[in-house]
Amino acid sequence: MADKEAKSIDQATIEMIEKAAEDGARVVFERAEKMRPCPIGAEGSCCKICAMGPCRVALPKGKTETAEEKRRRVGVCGATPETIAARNFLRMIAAGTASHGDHGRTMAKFLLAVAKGEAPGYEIKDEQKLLQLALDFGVAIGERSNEEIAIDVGEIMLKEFGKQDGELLFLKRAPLKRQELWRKLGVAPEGIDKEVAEAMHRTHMGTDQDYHDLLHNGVKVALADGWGGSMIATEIHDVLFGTPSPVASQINLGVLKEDEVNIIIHGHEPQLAEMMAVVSQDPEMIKYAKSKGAKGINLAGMCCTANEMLMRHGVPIAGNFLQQELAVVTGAVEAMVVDVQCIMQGLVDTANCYHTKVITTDRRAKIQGATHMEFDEHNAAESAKAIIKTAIDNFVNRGKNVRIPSQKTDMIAGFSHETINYLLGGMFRASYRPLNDNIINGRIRGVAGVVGCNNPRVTHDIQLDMVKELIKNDVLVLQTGCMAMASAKAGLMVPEAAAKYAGEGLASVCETVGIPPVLHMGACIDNTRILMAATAMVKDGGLGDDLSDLPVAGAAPEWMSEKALAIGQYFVGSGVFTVFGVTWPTIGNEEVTKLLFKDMEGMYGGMWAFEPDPIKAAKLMIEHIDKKRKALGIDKAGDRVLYDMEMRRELDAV
Ligand code: XCC
Repeated sequence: MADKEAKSIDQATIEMIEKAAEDGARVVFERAEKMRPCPIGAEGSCCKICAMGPCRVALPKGKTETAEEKRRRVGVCGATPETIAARNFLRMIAAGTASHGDHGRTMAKFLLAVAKGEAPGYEIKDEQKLLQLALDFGVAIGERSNEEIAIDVGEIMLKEFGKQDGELLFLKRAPLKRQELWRKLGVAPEGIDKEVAEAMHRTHMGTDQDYHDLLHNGVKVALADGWGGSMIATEIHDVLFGTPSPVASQINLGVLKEDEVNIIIHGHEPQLAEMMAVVSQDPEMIKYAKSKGAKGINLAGMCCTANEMLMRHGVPIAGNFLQQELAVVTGAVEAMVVDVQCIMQGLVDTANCYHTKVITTDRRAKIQGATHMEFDEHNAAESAKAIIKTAIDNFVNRGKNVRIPSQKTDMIAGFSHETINYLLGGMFRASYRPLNDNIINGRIRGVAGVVGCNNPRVTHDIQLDMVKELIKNDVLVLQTGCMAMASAKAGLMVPEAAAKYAGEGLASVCETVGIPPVLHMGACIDNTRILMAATAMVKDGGLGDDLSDLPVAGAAPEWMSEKALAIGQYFVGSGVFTVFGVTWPTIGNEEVTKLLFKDMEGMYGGMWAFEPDPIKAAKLMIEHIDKKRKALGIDKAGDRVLYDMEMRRELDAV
């Protein structure tokens, strides 16, 4: 087990933290030590939504209060600690949903541009997926071209953002029972942007002041992410760039190359990165790099752009969220090319100690001190070339202070929902049946999604303990985002890991199918692939008739972003037990926390939990999985007796 006081369990990370200190470069690990979290804000007890405050309504630790004291522990407007905690929570979910939604909207517009021939260099790569979407939306196929169909599909998707009436179309993908529950509870979302705007309105001073109502609205907004904005983004990525299938690559800072121009692509929306992958292999560009003394151009990814490029092209990953500045500290990165989300402003300060150019490329995300080279999708190849050329020109400025850690690990990624379906059932019988059967017969105990970020408030990559505990107990683990990278770095994403780390039952299934015990399903928006996989399990039968019946659980053990909270809430609202680590944003308020951790189960079949110890959190997940197995009557699968007709008759006679 990892040393809980350590900054990271990853050697490459530790080595670069030390180098940063030697070089006088500041990185996130050092800043986290200096900046202690505000205890009142951390527990959700600070309200700063109007200028009568900010009001702090925390109950000091260990202090009890009388009913009268509690009545007086309110904000200037009279807002109770419950309203304040719930409002803060809802605003975080709304921000996360807005981020994924804005990404999805950008993709819908991009699909339209490609289909109309306004974005040369891009094309529709997955016709099957496009046609499936057309069927989902009732778009005519007939003799029409892919482009004509894509225009209709793109317009329908774009409308999902501003729709004022009617449910989001992808809700129909969920099991029927779940859809009915959402309608009954009044949380079936309508327009994605409308839900975000309404949440901001509800949380404005003097509006919604009932914490139950605020938290239910949190579910509604989050569902507009999972079954809306994120799902749209994933689907369009697949249509335009291809649905991922298994691909081999490598991960960690050791993928950087001493003798090549190193360019890191970092952020979330993959359209520029896709073009950079093409242009970086252009003989003209390679020749130019050689003219500057480099042997070639090495493209590597960071954060979710890394996951996108890995899943479809096998582009190596330099590291996860907390390693972004450390890549610069190697002294070997010519350009850090960023777009939106999870880009630390501190990158620019770190880069000032080396020769690295931080290049912002998106109109929505500029950073003071960075070089802004806006990406123009209508002229994508030229944009990508200009950026790569800037990086190549910077190669000559690389100093002598270069140290690339040796660590890099082999991995297999590319497990989309469709790929799992195919791997399990074969091309002609693609199905989740074998997975369901192996869950029913007990070889696989259940399925866990372990997703989310890194957070310097806990040991970097410590979630590995959770993943190892789960697979040791025969739980198949699905991963996305920065958590997937932690497991990949530790060698869990190769088929051989099954024999080494998994329990006997899970290992036997992995060996038969030829998959690792931990499957990389993509970027954070691709958590929707996990929703689809879980839905397919329900539809295949034998494991209940709703997502909340499945022996599954979710976790984000090192979360930090508002997006992670939106993701967690849409899993809970879809019926999944979800455990978060690090810290919990309503922990200062008993009532609000009880509603999220306990009462939600009675309403949604899923609920939250907070457990910072990854092994204890894994045990909670396994307990929940066992509870669901018991409810399904498959808890003693090994001893199950299959009754023949005669035995049944005998039973009836008793
Ligand atoms: Fe979190 Fe999403 Fe960012 Fe990584 S990149 S830090 S949100 S896990 Ni998606």
